[in-house]
Amino acid sequence: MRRVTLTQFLIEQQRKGLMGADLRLLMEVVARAVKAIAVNVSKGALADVLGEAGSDNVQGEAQKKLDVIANDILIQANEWGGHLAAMASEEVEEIRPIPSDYPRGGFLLLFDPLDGSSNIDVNISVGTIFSVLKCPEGNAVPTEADFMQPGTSQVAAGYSVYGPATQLVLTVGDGVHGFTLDREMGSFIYTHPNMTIPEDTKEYAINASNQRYWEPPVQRYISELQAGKEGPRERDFNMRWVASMVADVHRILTRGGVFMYPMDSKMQAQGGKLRLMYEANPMAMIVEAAGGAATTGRERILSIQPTKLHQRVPVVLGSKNEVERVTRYHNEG
Ligand code: P6P
Repeated sequence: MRRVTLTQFLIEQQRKGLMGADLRLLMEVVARAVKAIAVNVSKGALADVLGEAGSDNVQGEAQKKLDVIANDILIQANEWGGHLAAMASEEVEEIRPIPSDYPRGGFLLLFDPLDGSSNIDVNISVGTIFSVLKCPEGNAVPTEADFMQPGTSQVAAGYSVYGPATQLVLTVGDGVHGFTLDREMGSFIYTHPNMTIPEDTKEYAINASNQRYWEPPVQRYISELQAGKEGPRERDFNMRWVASMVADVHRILTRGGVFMYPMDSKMQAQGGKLRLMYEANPMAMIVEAAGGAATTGRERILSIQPTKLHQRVPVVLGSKNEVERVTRYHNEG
């Protein structure tokens, strides 16, 4: 079968009028940065890239060396190209307007440069998550307020998984498309056209050690799954938890499932565990474009009007019928 590269795929998307040249170029730059991150991640113990960086990020989490490396790669790759007005990263408190010595473009890029980084030192899959918004007109210098757009405003979203293979998954709203890195050629090859999530599933992903902190609707839902065929669901379920959102979501995109990081009483003050702007929103855009659903348990994630760049939300996403059931249980009270 003829191998289609990411470049060719993006040019064809542009020819179909699904994206402009500037967004296509941005996708190419992000893909190149992902390749550079993949090279560093795959070095593991052979290079000085494992372990702690000796600093904390804006979340107060100890940064891994690869968190900092991945963040620097994404910033350096994107600041000179002329397609962005500003960037925002999970690793950095403030937004980063494009320096005045470079041309400014019309997009805002948000990213979690290395999601799941607590798994790096034990060689478990991690990934990069990114979201693209249009920068509102009129501001000479973009501000954080320009980023405060609901997930429905995203023009593109994607993630990479640094696993046995390095894969890139993206959407510009017209379906979800997966690419696998051919390391010999250094090209992403179009291997997973039109990824879709089955509406039903027998697999769920949740950190079950938090069970005592969950709200009643989540307690009910999970206990029904655990009751299996003797319980109200009358069938058995399987559980997976990688503790790397990208890996769990990629499995769900590939074979179905429901991913949950629900509100829990120990996270109430922060609003949840996962970040809205560069984790929940891009993943929700991808999941919905693949025929799945994504809510906080109570409302559609993509409809949330953000108020802070690093705000957190509860997340329930994946196979549509399971997400709707969890959401129904919450709304039944
Ligand atoms: P826990 C990784 O730190 C992350 O942000 C997500 O990638 C992952 O799903 C979650 O946190 C894991 O959380 O509480 O299981 O360590």
